Amino acid sequence: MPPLDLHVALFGASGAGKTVLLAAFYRAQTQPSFQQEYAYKIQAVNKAQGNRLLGRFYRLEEGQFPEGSTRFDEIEFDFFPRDLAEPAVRIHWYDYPGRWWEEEPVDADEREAMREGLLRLGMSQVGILLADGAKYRREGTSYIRWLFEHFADECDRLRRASAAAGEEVSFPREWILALSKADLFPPEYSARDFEREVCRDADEQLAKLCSVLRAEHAFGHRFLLLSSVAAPPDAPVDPGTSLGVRTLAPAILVSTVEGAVREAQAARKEKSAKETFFQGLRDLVQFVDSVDDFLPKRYQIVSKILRFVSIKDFASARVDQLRKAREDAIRKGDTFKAVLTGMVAALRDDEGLRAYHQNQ
Ligand SMILES: Nc1nc2c(ncn2[C@@H]2O[C@H](COP(=O)(O)OP(=O)(O)O)[C@@H](O)[C@H]2O)c(=O)[nH]1
Ligand SMILES: [Mg+2]
Repeated sequence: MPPLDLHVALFGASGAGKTVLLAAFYRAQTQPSFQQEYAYKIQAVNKAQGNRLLGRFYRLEEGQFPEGSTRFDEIEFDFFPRDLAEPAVRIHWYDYPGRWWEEEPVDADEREAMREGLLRLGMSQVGILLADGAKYRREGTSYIRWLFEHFADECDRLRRASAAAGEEVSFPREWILALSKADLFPPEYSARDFEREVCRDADEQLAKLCSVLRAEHAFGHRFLLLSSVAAPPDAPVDPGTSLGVRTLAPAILVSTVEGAVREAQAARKEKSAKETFFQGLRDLVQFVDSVDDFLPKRYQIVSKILRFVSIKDFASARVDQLRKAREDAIRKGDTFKAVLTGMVAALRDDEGLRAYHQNQ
């Protein structure tokens, strides 16, 4: 069976930390110690791209941060279970240059790149908005408010410009708000603290952003702290220390399932307003054979995911139980179950609990 395709759109102004993040994401999950602990590993589908990311990381180890880039970048990673040969999950990353959000295309080539990039957006199950942790640390609430307003305005502008050109932009329905450079915050600062501050101080701006993205229930509920490297203001960079980089793929997986549940709930007219996510998930599992008929195309992989991970695992299983299920699956050669339960477990370990928080 081919791997499950997850498509992720990454947004962040230039300098927010996208390029460093992809290098750290790749490097961290290719380490033997990672494989030992998480029982899965990552490979770049395109080996040359993988080498480029590693090169970038090695330069970081020598204290050299990457040059800024304004290109749209697309990169694919496969996730393999330890000791097994087939990948279970393929993540397609779309790295949107901050500049697209700020300026008109400079020429016809860029206009075309932008058009194609925006088509990918319609395939993406999950969007990640990267807030610049250094700016947030310096400027506080006013930065977050600015970020939401600015992003909302620019999404609106892109949507109208595309509509005028006869194409409809469809934004992801599920979003994760990620705070980069989390190493600049105190060691006890967690995604839960970030969530509290955002909801307390920028609720109006969040509501506006949700309405522009037409994702009323999906933006502002998932928060992630990310630190690709530790780069304290007056000490050398430490590329060996990261936070949340290993939580990212599991958060994307779970968000995709949540998106499908929400789509399915919206499609069923008799759904009561109070129906919970887990009731929705249970229903979806019951109808797993017909899921592909009523879910939009970008969520159809969820019927496959639900064949391999039980509701119990999504909802309540403890990390030790998940790890046991994962190891059983590896022994039985069950590629999908191994990687999927491994990812769910990663959200519940110490790093996952600090770095990721979902408030509803
Ligand atoms: N403290 C800290 N600084 C970072 C981190 N990641 C990136 N930076 C800084 O932010 C700058 C911009 O990062 P980059 O990934 O190029 O941003 P992009 O424009 O969004 O791709 C880098 O040159 C670093 O100085 C991080 O995890 N921690
Ligand atoms: Mg960049």
